Amino acid sequence: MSRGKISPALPTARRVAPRRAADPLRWWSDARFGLFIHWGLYAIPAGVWRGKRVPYIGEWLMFREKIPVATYAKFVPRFHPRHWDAAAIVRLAREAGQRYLVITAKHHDGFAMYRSASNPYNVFDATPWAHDPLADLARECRRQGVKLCFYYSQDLDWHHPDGAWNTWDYDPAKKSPARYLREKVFPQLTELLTNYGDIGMIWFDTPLTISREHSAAIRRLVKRLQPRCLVSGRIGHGLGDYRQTRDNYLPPGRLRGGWETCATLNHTWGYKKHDHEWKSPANLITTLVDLASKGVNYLLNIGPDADGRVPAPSAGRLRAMGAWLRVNGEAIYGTEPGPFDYEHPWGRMTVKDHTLYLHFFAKPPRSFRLHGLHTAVRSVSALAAPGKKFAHLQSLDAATGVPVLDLDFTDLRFIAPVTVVALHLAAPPVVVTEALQQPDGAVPLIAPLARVGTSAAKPGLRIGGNGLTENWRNTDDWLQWRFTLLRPGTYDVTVVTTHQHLEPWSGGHTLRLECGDKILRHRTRNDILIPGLRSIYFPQLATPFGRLTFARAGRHTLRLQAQRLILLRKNITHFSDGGIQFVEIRLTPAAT
Ligand code: FHN
Repeated sequence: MSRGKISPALPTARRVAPRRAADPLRWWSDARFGLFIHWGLYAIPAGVWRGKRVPYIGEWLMFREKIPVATYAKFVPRFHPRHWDAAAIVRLAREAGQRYLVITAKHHDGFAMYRSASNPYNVFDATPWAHDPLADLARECRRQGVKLCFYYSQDLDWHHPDGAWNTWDYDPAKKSPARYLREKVFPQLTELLTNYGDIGMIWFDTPLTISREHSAAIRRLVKRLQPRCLVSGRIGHGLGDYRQTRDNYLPPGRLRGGWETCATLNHTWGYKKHDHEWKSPANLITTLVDLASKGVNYLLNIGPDADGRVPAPSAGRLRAMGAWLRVNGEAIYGTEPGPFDYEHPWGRMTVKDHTLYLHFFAKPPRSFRLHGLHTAVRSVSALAAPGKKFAHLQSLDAATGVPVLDLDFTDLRFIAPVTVVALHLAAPPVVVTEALQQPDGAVPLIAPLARVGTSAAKPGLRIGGNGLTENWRNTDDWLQWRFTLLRPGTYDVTVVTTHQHLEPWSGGHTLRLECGDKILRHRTRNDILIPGLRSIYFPQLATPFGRLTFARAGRHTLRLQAQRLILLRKNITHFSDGGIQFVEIRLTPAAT
């Protein structure tokens, strides 16, 4: 094995922070995988209103159809779920390998799915069922060892006259958010945090109109009643204990701090009888790995029907994930994100102590190579067959000093959809932190690896917590990368941007890319989609930018700047600032 000194010019770092036992987030980040349950009155119409299929997610039916409170309340006497079985649902979570469970105690329709002494619009007092399903779940979660958490819609409430966003029954000018909090939110949160034992988290949602003062008051109440209860990121105003991505969002690279992505198995959260577009087990397992590799928890949803039954396709998919986790769970639970900021083309990485897990999404080549890992490898084995060891060799690339690891996978059996190989290291991994050319020739220049230049008045361009650019609304702003190329040559340049599938495309901006003495300019496009995990909800849009030729190996610099921005008012939404949503620049070897 040839080992030498890494080139001093290459920035390297140990990327795994020591874990603190006293960290209140620890149980949650160790869990990595949770079960979300959206269950309420909306399961009765199941996405159909007056004989018509209503588009969008099922639990929004009341809002979409502007159904008056008195009309919607007619579902209440029909709610009598004969097949509700809390023990079976918690068992399903356990079989799936999910370690926490979040159920909708009250969603935006305002109907409480538990016995609420402070408000009669609840499942125990108002329905013929006269039952408290949250009490069942609390008992079963305790018995089966799953953390119980409650979802609570603290801002949107279409039933209470002062709750946000029902403007068809109530005059917005007369609404008092303070009265809504006093009459409904505070008493109900007090009940939820008093009557069901220890609660892992209150999962607040959709802070669209709430003030900072009110978010802070809600947080204080939770912490006063149960100091160890976590507060989700969507409490508003950055006051959560951790951060949440948008629904179904998969970040392009590793994130910093505690994050969670909640996601659907089909498209809806609340049960819809016509939504049969299910994600495949392979997609779901790969997504779990993808998120864990970026330090993100996966909260995956089921929407029981009005009888309390979990749709069979949901249960089957969750069990398939559990089967994979029973073999590979050590590479997910209690892990840290992979040490590199960017994705690798062959799969993902996670870390636990001195073990670096390589998660392969396809069978790797017999001679597999990894760039940038400086730490010595002691041995290599696959989780599915730990007795067998694979040969390895570490060296330094002669031209650049980049550490190179070669693995011999001649005898590796690939088990779809993801096969995990454990690299047992001499110490926690230390890696080259800058962008590196990969063995397949590609160079990943993602937003979080860039240096940001902004001369705009604040807030200017920055890299958002979710790994994308934010506030790129000024042509003086730029991103710049240093990267190491191992092979000189000619490369195709592609700029990748994204947007949320339900929103207007805020694109057509002209970008200018400068590398050495070469300048490339193009308008961003939305007609070339890159396939992949993110493509369902956050299409990755490719804009070909032409070619760059590099005469030498080593470190290079590339700068991307906006030259003309299309900033339309209609593109600014609750979720988008209308600027460039930049993901990455890809350099790939040009076909000769
Ligand atoms: O509006 C809700 C929606 O109904 C659902 O509860 C999701 C789950 O994350 N949260 C909101 C939209 O982001």
